[in-house]
Amino acid sequence: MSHLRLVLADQLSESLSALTDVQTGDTILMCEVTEEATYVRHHPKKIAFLFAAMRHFAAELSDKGFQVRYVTLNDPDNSGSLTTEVARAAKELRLKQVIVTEPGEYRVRQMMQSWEADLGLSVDIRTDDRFLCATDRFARWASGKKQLRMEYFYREMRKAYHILIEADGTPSGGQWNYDKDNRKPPAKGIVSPPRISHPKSAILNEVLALVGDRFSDHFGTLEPFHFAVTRAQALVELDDFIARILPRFGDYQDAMVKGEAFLNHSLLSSYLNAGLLLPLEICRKAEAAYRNNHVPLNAAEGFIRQILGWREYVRGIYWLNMPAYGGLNYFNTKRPLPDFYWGGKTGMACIKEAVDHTREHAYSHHIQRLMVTGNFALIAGLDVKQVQDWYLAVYSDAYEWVEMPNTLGMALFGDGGLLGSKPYAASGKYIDKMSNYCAGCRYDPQQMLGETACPFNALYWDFFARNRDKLEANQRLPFVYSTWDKFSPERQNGIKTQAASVLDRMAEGTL
Ligand code: FAD
Ligand code: DLZ
Ligand code: SF4
Repeated sequence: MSHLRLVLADQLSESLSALTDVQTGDTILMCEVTEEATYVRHHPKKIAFLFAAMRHFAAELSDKGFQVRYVTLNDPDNSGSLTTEVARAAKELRLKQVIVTEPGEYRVRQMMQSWEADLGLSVDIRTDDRFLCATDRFARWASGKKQLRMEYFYREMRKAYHILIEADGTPSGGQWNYDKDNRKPPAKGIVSPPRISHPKSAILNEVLALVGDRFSDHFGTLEPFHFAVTRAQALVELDDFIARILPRFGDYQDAMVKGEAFLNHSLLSSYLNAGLLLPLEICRKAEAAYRNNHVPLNAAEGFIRQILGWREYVRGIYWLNMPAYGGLNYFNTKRPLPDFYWGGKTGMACIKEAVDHTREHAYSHHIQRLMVTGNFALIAGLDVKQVQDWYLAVYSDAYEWVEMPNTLGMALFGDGGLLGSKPYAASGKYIDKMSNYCAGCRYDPQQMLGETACPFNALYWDFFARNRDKLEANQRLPFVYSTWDKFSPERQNGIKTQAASVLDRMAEGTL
């Protein structure tokens, strides 16, 4: 019997489980649909990257002799959603069986599960074995544990895949984790190494015109466009990163520098998450570079930890806890997302810088996401759902399985500590130490009170004071409340009044 095999925009891998046993008579369906492009208002660069990568992938499959049905966004018969396109293809091709690989969003999985009852199709949802820890394996690891911590999961993964493990079973260099060597403040004059650009194919030019025409009202600039859109191009970026940039990845991983969006980060997440690159091949190449003495251990380990550890861990947390996870809001926050997240005016230089990078590149690096835009959202008490929708829309690497645990869990502590052990709240002093932003800011990171005091400072203390009932027992915050309690009542009241004034100015649009 022939099958319809649906491949989603983030499943562009030839080794995909839905494609392993394609038979003559099977049709591979790929579709650009309005519903997926607009359920949050994705950055135009993200849409262009995905559509161009999808079209190239479909062309490569056709060239190899596969039967591909590719529905473009402008196709007059395009019905606009994955469900209606599956129904239309199944009807026109007279196919009754659909094969898919499990998607990266709970919402899409539910959609697929509805096709049996709603469309009368038999649906085979296969494991996504591009990930290194299957969801059931993660559930077994998590089972019975009082607390889940990435570090222990990561050690299991290192052993399971024998990455940076010596012949006697010990971790390379004798330690599992070199994080403490990866937190240097920026040295004076550090800049981002130049990055690769790829020649624009006819397919990409067509997609850029389409996206410019249809999505120019979404936040973000479409051009210049430098993304790889094929596996071959993504591999060039990977090899270039390992050769030129990985050796310096470790040292300034947490640093932020004005005008430098990328520093020594890999920029590989969009390719990895869309399937153009695979996690194991990246980790193996990084390990080989260490073994060949091309990169220091703190760089190789720090980089591998992000992919083998954090990336797999957050996915495990997502699927273990959905659908309840999406509704969690530990601090019950409700404040609307201020306009400056969408490029509105703000005097806060750090926020402006992170939002400018985001607008221009559909990218900002981890510490900007966590300690600038995320930290502000946490301590200002912004609505968890609105913050999540922002992160899902504006980054080219964003899909719910990875965005939600990072935003709701890591940045906003909205899950009350399921993913991480403490909120990543920080005052302006942290940003001042790890960046050169504050020197050019209207606000002063050393001041707590007054019109020119850094807004992060009073919000930081107000966050802990107003959430005392939920955080006081947290063992990882030993000095926060003892320090707060040493402040005089006048100082405490002054900080609370200052925080209220910051929030008023935020609501007025004058912060
Ligand atoms: P590098 O710094 O070079 O790291 C290497 C790789 O490690 C990345 O490509 C990525 O695949 C992986 N990685 C690193 N940190 C994480 C992490 N915390 N979770 C998962 N993978 C990780 N990452 C996404 O891929 N998609 C998202 O939608 C996303 N949303 C985020 C939202 C918030 C609030 C925060 C704090 C982090 C988010 N991250 C997300 C994680 C991280 O910021 C990005 O993976 C990273 O910035 C991508 O840039 P890079 O490829 O240059 O990463
Ligand atoms: C993010 C996205 C966009 C913008 N467009 C499409 C699309 O047109 N067709 C498609 O198959 N998928 C798209 N996606 C990805 C989905 O919204 C969804 O996030 C993932 O497929 C979940 O794994
Ligand atoms: Fe950001 Fe405060 Fe520094 Fe300004 S002073 S850049 S608001 S941390």
